[in-house]
Amino acid sequence: MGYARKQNLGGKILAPRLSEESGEENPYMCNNECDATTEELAHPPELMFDIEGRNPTTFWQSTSWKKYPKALLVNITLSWNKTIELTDDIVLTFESGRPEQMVLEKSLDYGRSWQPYQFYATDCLDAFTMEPKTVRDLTQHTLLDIICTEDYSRGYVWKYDKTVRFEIKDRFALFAGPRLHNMASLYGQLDTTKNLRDFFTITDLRIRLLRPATGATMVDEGNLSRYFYAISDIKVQGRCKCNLHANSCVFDKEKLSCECEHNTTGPDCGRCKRNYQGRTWSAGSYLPIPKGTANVCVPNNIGPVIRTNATSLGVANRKEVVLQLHVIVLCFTSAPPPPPVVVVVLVVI
Ligand SMILES: [Ca+2]
Repeated sequence: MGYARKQNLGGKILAPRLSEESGEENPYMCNNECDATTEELAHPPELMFDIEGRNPTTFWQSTSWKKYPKALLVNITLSWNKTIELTDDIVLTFESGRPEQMVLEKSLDYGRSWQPYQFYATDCLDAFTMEPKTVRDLTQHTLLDIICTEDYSRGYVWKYDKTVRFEIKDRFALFAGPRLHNMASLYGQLDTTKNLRDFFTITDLRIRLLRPATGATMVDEGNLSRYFYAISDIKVQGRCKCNLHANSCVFDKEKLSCECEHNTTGPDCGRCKRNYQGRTWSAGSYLPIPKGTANVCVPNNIGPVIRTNATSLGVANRKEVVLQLHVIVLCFTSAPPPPPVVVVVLVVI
């Protein structure tokens, strides 16, 4: 499952599950013998999102690098058709060696435009003309910087670390402390800083695989079928963005949608209902901590007493807000959310 059932904004980091037979190459790894029509030899994209637990793991596998020295470029696009706020690390588990070059990209507008999230390379300078950095180099002031990291690419490692991460929790920790004990500080920052909020918000993700693991300085041109990408699992944990106006998010009519409260409506509860436009819509707020503010939409005909009423409504609803903030971390209460729509494209150049 590519999407978290449980929202876990303040919980512990889930360790990636490593294959138990991690000393061995997966016997189902194709070497020129993949066949989409035979179950045992087919490695479709869905196998990056199935429920794991079997051994050997199931995985998607790309075509091999037969056209070397032309680049082997593959794009994997994940679309939720809903604005999502990330709450934990994005974790890709490779069944092949981890790629020597890749870019993780995000979209906030349903795939119309894309921005890089993080660059990954064995040699950042060579691949992207960027100085190598790690998330540990970031500070509160540079948190929004897009970095190139060599943490997840070095070496041809079948055996041990198969994961590539985008570190959400480490970024949260810059505000909330190393054990995320001061989430109030993070909430406060998220509330007042749109750029920071947007940084953790996505509608789509795109993984651009640019160069497979080779494990050597020279590519073995006589054996190009050994170079490919294979991914067994992609984990993206988040919650629906509902602007703090919903306790839950449901999958209905092939779509994730917020169950809007506070007289709000829209896919993200981003506007007031028709007859509740007595004051301008506002997102709910974590502030003042710990109770927050509901910012309820009020009826049209309240007239000149709007401010008084609005304030008293906010106070009257604080209890609800507390509940909301508590419950929102378990956003999906009804049915488990579906995996994203996945499109894998071999880029022809
Ligand atoms: Ca799998």
